[in-house]
Amino acid sequence: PGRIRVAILFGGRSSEHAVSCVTAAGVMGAIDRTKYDVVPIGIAKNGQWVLAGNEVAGWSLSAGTLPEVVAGDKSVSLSHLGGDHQLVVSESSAVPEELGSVDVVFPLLHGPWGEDGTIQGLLELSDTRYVGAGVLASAIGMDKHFMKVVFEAAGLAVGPYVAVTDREWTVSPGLVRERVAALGFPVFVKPARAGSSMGISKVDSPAGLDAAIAEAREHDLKLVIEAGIVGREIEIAVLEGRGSAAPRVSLPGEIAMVDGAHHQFYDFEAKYVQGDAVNLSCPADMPDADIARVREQAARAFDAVGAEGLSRVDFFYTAAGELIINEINTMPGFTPSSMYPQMWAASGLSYPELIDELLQLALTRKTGLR
Ligand code: G1L
Repeated sequence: PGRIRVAILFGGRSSEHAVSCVTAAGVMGAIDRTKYDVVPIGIAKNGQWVLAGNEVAGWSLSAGTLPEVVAGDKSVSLSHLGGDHQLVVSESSAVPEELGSVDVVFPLLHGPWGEDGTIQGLLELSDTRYVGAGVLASAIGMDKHFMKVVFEAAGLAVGPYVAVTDREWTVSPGLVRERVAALGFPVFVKPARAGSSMGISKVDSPAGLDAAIAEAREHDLKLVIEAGIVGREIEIAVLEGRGSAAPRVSLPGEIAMVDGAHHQFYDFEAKYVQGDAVNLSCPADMPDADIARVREQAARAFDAVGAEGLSRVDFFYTAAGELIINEINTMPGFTPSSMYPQMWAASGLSYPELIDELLQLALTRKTGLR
């Protein structure tokens, strides 16, 4: 049997284009080439799909200029030809040039048109296997409002919040301000669906609320406004079980700001630009009973949203020992130094092993209606 063909999809139209490119570089550098044949497919910022080359391997975020997929004269399209999973490279005016079939896709895309279930839907329609969560879990993982609704239904503790739709803010802003004031300050104002930490601000008093709402609405017209929670930030890496086994959970990790970092909270810049502004300690220093509780809750969150493949689950851990779930990320940061791979490394699973495991889960998944 020949090697398994893996298409890696990266770039895309979201604000995390460069992060996605660097993630693709990490995966391409670690994937077992004796087992897998890689077809790198970049999505340019204008939405065009192009075949990428060896330049991807050298991409990093610290090299000064941000990596970017550049649009070209040949487009790649994924089509469902005669029941096979055929990738076709087509030149706009010429006869399409066939690239052959791929066995599985690694969708390294974030935000609208990527993480929200839309790419997954395209892959479902073209009968193509892919790594990670399906349509519904990806969409829930992208929506901070529905995520909380699902967590509450699963008996997980979520912090106090209000969801604000476009209509509510447009028709009755006064009522929205009252509901927010009832949470107490500070609050965090967030677009309900946006990549990374874009458009999020911390508001310390009613005076700053309208500006924060306007800012968040630049990213999504639906918002989630959360009461500030004082607690340690604990994260867990969850990996789907093989066959019918339960999800596997890593040891908990703790995010701690490095002294001198001036970030108010763990924002986009802290995550990606100042790569050293945060520190991960894994396992987090917690009593064994609380480690067991947070791991059980992470697995429960994974199942609650119907996740597949992988997810990172983030909690607040208060001084009283309370665990409050903050969010599930079905497409966590996935460079070799990101939290998710680092937590697995601390739990005994290396980055290349993790990539292999995710591909095997995708290749052996029972298909049909999810
Ligand atoms: F395919 C997986 F494994 F499900 C997957 C997909 C996407 C894992 C991690 C990610 N993450 C990203 O694509 C990103 C955080 C780099 C977004 Cl740009």
